[in-house]
Amino acid sequence: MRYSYLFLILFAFSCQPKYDVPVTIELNQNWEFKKVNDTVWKSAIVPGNVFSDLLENKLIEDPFINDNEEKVQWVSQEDWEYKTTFSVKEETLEKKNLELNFEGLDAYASVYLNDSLILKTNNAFREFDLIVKPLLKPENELRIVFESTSKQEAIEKAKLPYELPEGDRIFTRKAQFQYGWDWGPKLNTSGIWRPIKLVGWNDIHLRKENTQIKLRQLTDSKADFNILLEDYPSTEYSYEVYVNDTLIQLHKKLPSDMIGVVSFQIKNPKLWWPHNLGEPYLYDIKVVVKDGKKILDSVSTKYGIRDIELVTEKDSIGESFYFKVNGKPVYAKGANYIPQNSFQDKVTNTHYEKLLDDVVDANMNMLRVWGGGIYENDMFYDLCDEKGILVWQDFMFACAMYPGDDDFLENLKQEAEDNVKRLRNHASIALWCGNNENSEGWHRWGWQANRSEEEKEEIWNNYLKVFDSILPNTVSKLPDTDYWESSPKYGRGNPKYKIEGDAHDWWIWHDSYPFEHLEENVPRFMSEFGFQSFPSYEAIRYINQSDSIDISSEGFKNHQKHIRGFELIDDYMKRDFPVPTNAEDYVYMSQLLQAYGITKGIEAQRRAKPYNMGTLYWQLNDCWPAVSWSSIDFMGNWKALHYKAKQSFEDVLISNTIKGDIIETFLINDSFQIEEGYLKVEIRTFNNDSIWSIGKNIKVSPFSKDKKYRINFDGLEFNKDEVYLATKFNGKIAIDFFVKPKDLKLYQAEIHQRIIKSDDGFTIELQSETFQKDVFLYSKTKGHFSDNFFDMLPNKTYAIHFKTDAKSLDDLELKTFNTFVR
Ligand code: BMA
Repeated sequence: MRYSYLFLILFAFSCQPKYDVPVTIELNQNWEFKKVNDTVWKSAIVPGNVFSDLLENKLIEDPFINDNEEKVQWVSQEDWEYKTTFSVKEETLEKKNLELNFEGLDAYASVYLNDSLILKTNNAFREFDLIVKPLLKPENELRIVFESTSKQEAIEKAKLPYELPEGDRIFTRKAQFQYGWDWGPKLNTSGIWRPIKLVGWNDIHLRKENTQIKLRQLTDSKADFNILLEDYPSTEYSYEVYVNDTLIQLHKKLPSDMIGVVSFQIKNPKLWWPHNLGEPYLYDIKVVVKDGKKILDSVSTKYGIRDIELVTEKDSIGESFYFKVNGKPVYAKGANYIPQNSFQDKVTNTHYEKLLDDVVDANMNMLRVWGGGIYENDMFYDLCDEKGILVWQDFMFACAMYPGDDDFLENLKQEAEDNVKRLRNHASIALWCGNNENSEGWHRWGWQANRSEEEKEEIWNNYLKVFDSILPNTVSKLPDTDYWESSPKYGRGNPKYKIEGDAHDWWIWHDSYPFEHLEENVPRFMSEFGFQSFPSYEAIRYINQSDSIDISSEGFKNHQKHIRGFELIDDYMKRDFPVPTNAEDYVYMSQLLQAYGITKGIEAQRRAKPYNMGTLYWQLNDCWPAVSWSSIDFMGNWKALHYKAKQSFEDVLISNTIKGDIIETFLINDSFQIEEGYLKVEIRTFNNDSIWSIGKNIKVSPFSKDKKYRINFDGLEFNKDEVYLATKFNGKIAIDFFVKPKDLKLYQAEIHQRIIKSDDGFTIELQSETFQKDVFLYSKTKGHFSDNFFDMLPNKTYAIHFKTDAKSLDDLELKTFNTFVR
């Protein structure tokens, strides 16, 4: 009798559920779509967009090929409808709360659940959460109608007594580049671009974005934190905090003065450091909320302990602009990032991983997420956290003036809150910046012409409401991150351009100034400067859908979106490089030209450290196959610039200037370590005869820039076009020339090659008896060369690794710059 009683108690106890956690159902199945006026439904993929669905159903041609872009413009003018059905189990229907989460609807959407209109949206950057319990049934239909953006834009436009620069895109909160940019097609998508979920719960639902980790105090021996649980502002239940899977704190109940605030401590904390300056260490932090033994919910996040500050202090020259991480100044090196595809659904985790690996591989430590694109997916920031890449995050406003009516302002206030909250626990977020070039545009691009004083005042006041009030207030209220109003601070032409804030140097390219201009005009922080080149042969073949390399077809020309693009490349090429007539060679030369100009700028900026404290070139990547400023093309191939930027971004850089008869040798050290070694500067002929050399033991202090030599070679006898300058230090070598590339007198000689199979590809060994400049290896086989566009010293063997899944490498080809300067 006693035994059975005990058994009953045990049985009852073990039957008590251990969990009452929220249930999440992803609504990504059974979707169909159609033009609103059509009757036939076709299958759709969610998340996605209407172009991808039309393409998948073979109803349009690939807009990235030839001039198909033109043929698909009708798609954006139509209204589209999506629908799905889904079942909900009885036990889920019984949950106290049932909510639909729309993470991204692009852009004007009317949402119907079981034929009831439940939501109307007008912002692709916002997340919408909606309680739907009263409407849900065991079988449901969700239907979403997307209205063409141009209809709404026309309505908003009609309300204004004046026109705002730049076009109707300003009325719609969505990726601005989709209306066409000087590197991107006009492909204005609509659809469900981020997931839709149904979440059901009884008592607690903890959302990652509503969970904030706040560092209260930091010493070498401990770090004290609070976790703010905005979703559950209560002291009830018990709270467990796990750090790296170890339970380190248990609160049976929260103290009455800590409503929804869970405290914990980490002993001997490890800091998060940017790439190359230390380990980007991340902790796994998890809070579990329990009712007795029953788990109600948990939330976890990675967290890096770091302090990032943008230092803008008046100094003897103007005002500084640099980042301090954990109290140490960091020289920022990197590029501007744009969306990886016009169609976001095509960007896979593999794309993110590969691109961020390429960033790390090129010794970068910062990316600027440019304001005409998107607030990126979590994956992007997770990888930046993991790899130690600092993120300069623009809000999504670019090159325009935006409206300032109450609805618009309220809409973007919500947008800012959604995104700042989503991203605030990421260690990589270094800065929030209001916009890209709006302020410069207003002050310097003629946007004020022919406007009355009142009109100008109104437009500028509306600017200030957003960028001087709403956005900075949101940033200061939510995370502990600095805010910067606009990039650049001043436009070129403003006398303060060089002495204060960040700068965009478009004298190069847009104003046709020679690359040398970059050496004389170094600002405090270069957040944009760039030059275009042609993409890989693979990209060109894709555009033309032909095996031959044709860069003059009408289809191909549509992939140059800058109005003077081809002309500018040609003009600059004539100045410094030979101009090949053959398309394949011209593509190669354009990449050398781009790399030549941009690395000239990077090195000049680094030599000006600490006056200058950052260099981000325009632009890292492409959103479609195109002629553009990118250093990695749409197919993921590194252009010459990416290889050469990798060298120019090395933490310890040897950089020479040659002006008249004077060589100056600089050593720049961005690391926190001292470097010691022998520095040798030598002039050699292309056949390897030494003409002159000098050397000494040197020390390079941590975080320094030092001129190590100033050499006057006036008395030396040599032909400037037949020699190179080699500067060697601790296994590194810098090669410089005394004349422009087109004036070099290089010799012709064979490059001997040997291909050896390796585990993950091939090793290619190369050797030549003469100096070979900018040796370029290429093949139709998909893969990545460990180095490319490199110089070869005479009689030295170079081993290049080609990483590929291919089993053979039969079509390896090679170009050398030597053959162009016979
Ligand atoms: C900068 C960017 C982009 C543009 C690029 C090249 O102004 O902010 O708007 O694509 O220059 O022109």
